[in-house]
Amino acid sequence: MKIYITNKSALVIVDVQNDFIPGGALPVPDGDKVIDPLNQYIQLFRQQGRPIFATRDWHPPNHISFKEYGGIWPPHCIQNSWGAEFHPNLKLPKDTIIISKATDPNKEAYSGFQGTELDDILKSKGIKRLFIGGLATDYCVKNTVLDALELGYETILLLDAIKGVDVNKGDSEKAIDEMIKKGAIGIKLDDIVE
Ligand code: VGL
Ligand code: ZN
Repeated sequence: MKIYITNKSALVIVDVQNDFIPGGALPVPDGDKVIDPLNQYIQLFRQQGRPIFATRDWHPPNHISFKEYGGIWPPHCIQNSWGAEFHPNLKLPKDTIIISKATDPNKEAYSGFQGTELDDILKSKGIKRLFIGGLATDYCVKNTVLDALELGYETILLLDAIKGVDVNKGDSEKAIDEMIKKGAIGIKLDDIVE
């Protein structure tokens, strides 16, 4: 599969935050493995002058997704905490557009589009094609990709730059199958034509 970074393309990096990396509060197994490939994608998008977005889970301390408030997760990615910071090895350019999500204490929001300006900003820039990677395959990556498809973006899933939580064995594989079935195009770094 050969794919171009067109002049209507953007890179969307989902939730590469300390809490989702081993050592954090809600570690994704092998979550750190997405960092090197994402840095390579960042490099390619910078070379082509294309915009880079980074979403972040940005919860208030009483968020509904936390066990204590009825959810299924340990507290994680609390606004302004170390765990909510982007991982220090991720080389985000200074002009990265940061999208904060799941900030409403009473609403779970796994998708980077839900309750954010992401779609508006992309549209204002004339973006039609999204390259999406990050964490976690079976939650925020999946929901962001499915929303992108529904919103009509050509949606490219970066298979070598995603890792899942797998609360149930096989969740990530199922999530990938669903994203592809619904129209996402799965690629790896080698597929990008420079
Ligand atoms: C996520 C679980 C809870 C994610 C966020 O970024 O995939 N997963 N909150
Ligand atoms: Zn969360």
